[in-house]
Amino acid sequence: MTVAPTGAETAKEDCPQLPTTLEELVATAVECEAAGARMIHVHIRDDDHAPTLDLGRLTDTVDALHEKTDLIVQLSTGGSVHDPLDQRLKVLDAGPDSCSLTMGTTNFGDDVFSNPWPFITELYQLTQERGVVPEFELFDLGHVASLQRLLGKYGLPAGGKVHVDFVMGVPGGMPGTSAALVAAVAALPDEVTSWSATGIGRSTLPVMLTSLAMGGHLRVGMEDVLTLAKGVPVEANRQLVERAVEAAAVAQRTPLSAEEAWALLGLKL
Ligand code: KMH
Ligand code: ZN
Repeated sequence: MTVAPTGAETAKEDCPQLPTTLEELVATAVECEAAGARMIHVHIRDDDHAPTLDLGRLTDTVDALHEKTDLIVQLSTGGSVHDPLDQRLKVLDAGPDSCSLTMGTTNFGDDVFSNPWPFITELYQLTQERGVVPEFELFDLGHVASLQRLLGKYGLPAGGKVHVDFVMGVPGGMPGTSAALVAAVAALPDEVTSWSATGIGRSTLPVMLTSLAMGGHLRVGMEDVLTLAKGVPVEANRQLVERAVEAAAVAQRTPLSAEEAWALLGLKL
């Protein structure tokens, strides 16, 4: 299970419990690992709690998470919708185990999350050179087709495994429904070795339950949802991990060990 604790979209002033400082992020990571998370998808903030891709801060964050946890550290190369492409490529210089790699441009609410093909191919080749394992983020069915094209042209990722994450229910992307997830999984290229799914906002539970039923992995966290139920705010990312572990137990799915999770991505703990 992956935890995505912060994201780039929610303001600290609207959600003071969002982990935006390094101390808060590390404390969240430790709690979420104890609850069953095995990977952390990281967006960081500056001193004003605004999204940043500052390389020094990213490096410090990777180092701190490695020091305090056995989580696979995945840095976001998506950043915020305002981040320039060249800065998003430089994220790899911070030395993460994994990075997100979104397979196409998508409308993102009122904004545009830009991922032109030349950016995708440059970032992908950089991950191959650096030995960073990409997690392919698929916001739409067309992104699945683009992944097939990418793998056909440039071969397998570092580590030899192909892990994808469906991010569903973004206004502008595929809907967060069981039907959409079934269709997207059916379209995956044969090279894919594992997949997870997350649903934004109110699509969180349908996507989580469908993924569990289909044998998929999960991503949870305050990047994707800020309420446990209508009117009930998430107070800590740990609650979302714990809820997912409980749902998984009902489905007779047990969280992976750290060793299993690292091996799943072709990484060594
Ligand atoms: N913040 C979104 C614009 C990623 O992390 O790679 C992009 C995003 C995806 O969250
Ligand atoms: Zn993200």
